[in-house]
Amino acid sequence: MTIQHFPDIHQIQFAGNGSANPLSFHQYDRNENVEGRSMRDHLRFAACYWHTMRNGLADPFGAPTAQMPWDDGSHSIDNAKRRADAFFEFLEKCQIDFWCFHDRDLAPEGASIAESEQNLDALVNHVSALQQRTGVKLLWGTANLFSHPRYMHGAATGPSTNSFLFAAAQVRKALEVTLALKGESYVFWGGREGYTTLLNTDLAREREHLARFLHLAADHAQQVGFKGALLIEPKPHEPSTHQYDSDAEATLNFLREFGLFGKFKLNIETNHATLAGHSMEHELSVAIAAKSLGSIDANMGTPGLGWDTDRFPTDLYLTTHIMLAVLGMGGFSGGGLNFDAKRRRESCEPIDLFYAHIAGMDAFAFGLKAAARIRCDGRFARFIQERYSSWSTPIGIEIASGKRTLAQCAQMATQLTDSIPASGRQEMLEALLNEIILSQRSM
Ligand code: XUL
Ligand code: CO
Repeated sequence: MTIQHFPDIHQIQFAGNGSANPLSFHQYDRNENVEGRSMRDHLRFAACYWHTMRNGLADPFGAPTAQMPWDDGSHSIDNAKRRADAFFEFLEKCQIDFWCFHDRDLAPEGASIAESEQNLDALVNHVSALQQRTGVKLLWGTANLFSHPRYMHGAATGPSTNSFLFAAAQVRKALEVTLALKGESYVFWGGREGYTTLLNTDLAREREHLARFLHLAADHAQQVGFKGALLIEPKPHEPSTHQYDSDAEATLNFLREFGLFGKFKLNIETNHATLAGHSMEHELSVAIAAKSLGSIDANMGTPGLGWDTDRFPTDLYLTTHIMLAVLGMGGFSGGGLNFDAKRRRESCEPIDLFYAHIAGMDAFAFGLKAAARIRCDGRFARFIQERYSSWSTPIGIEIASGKRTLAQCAQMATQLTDSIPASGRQEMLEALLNEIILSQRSM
C-alpha cells in the first residue's frame, strides 16, 4: 500500500474482554467457532459507503463536522478514487469482509446519463482492483433514486414518466455494475416512493407503477445473469410522509398483490422497524415466516428523537434478538449485517470510524454468542413447544391441516370442560433471558 490514510492505526485484533485497548475487539474473534461456523461466516459484516465515506455528519441545524483528510471536497474522479482507497484501507484494518454502496456515493453524477455511467465505470474498475487486493466482497449495490431534485415527487412513483425513465436508466446501470463487482444482492430502498400529501396523489396508480418498475428490474436482472437476491428495504416514512413499502407485512402484501412474491426478499433495518412502531425482532419474524429475509441493515434508532438517527447498534439485547432470529433461520446465505449507521455529529475524527464499527461488531459478536447459548440452553424452545402442544395431538393436527369444518369444531367444543389457560410466564422468561445474557459477561 502506498499512501496510508489511517497511518496511526494497525489492523484491529481480538484482545478479549479484559483488554483496556479500545482499538481492539473485546468479543469479535473472527475464527471462533459458534454452532459449527466461524463468527465471521455467521455475521458477514459490511460497512456502507454512504455513511462511512460520504456522510459529513451535518444535521438539519448544523454544518458537517466530520474530518476527512483524504477528501478534497471536489467532484473529481481522482477524489472519488482516493476515497475508495481510504475506504478499503479502513475495511481491511477493521476486519470487515463486505461493503455496500449507492451508485452516486461511489462516483459523481455527470452532465448526462452517458457521463454518469462513464464516471461509475471508472470507479467500478478502481474498486474491482481494491476488492481483488483486499479480498473484501460486495454485499450489495443500489441506486440512489432519492437525492436528485428530479426525484422530488418520486422516482418510479413520480407523476411524470420522466422520473420513471431516469430511474430505469440508473437501476439498469447499478444492477449491471453490482453484477460486475460480484455483489451478492441488489437493494431497492424507495425513499421517495410514497407521498407527501394525498391531496395531489393517485395512490392506486403510484403503487401500480412501483410494481411495474420492480417487474422490469427483476426481468432485467434475469436477462443480464444477475443470480443474487433482489431485496426491498421497508421503511414507513422519512423523507416521504408515507412510503408504500412501509414495513415487512405491507411489503410482503404488496409483493403478493402484484405477482412479485418470490422474486424479491427483504432487507430489514432496525431503525426503520422503530419508525414503523415495531421491534426489530417483529420485523425479522414476519420476514422469516414468509421465507423472505434476505439481509439486515444493522443500526438502531433513538426512539425519543423520532428521526432515522442510524446509530451504531450497541444494544446487547437488540443484537441478541437479531442473532436469535438469524440462527433460527439457519444463518445468512447471501445476506449479512450491513452497518447502515453513522457516528454522532460530535464523533468527528477519523478514528471514530474505527471506534464506531468496533462497537457494532463487538455487540453483534456478543449477540451471536448469547443467541447460541439461548438455543443450547433449550428452555425457551421447550417452553414454546409445550405451549402449543395441543396442536400436536390428533385433534390439533386434523384442524390445522383443514380436515375439520367449523361445525365439527363447534361440536367438539361442546364436549370440553371450560378451563383457564396456563400462564404465559412473560416475566419469568424475561428474567431467564437476563440470566443467560448476564452469564456471558464473565466469558
Ligand atoms: C435510508 C436507508 C438507505 C438504504 C439504501 O433510510 O436505509 O440508506 O439502506 O438506500
Ligand atoms: Co438502510
